[in-house]
Amino acid sequence: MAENVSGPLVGLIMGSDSDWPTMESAATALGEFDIPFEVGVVSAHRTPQRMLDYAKSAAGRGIKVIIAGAGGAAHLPGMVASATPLPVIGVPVPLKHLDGMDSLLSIVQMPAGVPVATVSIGGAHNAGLLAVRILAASDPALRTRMVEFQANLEQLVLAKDDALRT
Ligand code: RP5
Repeated sequence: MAENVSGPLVGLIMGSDSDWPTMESAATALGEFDIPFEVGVVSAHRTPQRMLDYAKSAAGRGIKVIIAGAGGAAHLPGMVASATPLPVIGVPVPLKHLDGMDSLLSIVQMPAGVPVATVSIGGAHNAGLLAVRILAASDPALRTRMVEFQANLEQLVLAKDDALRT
């Protein structure tokens, strides 16, 4: 269990509600580890002041990690990272044009000094797991759960290998 259970530890934000089908698996991953999180739509282009308010207030509200997903001209993760000292994980959301390459490149190619940990196109589940690992670095019980998760993952692969061979 994460150390602070009184409020959300992870901020899961996205540029539009249309990003939710992609971002939902981040929520699933956080839920699997009982991490309290909040979800919201925060657009870098359509609600710039809300984005700045969110980024600047997150740490003070007890948030430890921000996961930010956006598609197309995906400036949300980088802009949020510019206005918070918290670790920001960027999720490139694939839209119908360019297969998400535009989202990926606009999130991953950050200027020196403003890091965003970018996962793969559509990689929201891994974003959730990465947030868990960041929290687990200072939470031994959560780290134990991550070790168990990894062991289960290994067993799943070995079981599939067995099934193929029989
Ligand atoms: C981005 O524009 C959002 O993150 C979304 O991926 C994309 C399209 O948004 P909608 O037009 O579907 O609201 O800011």
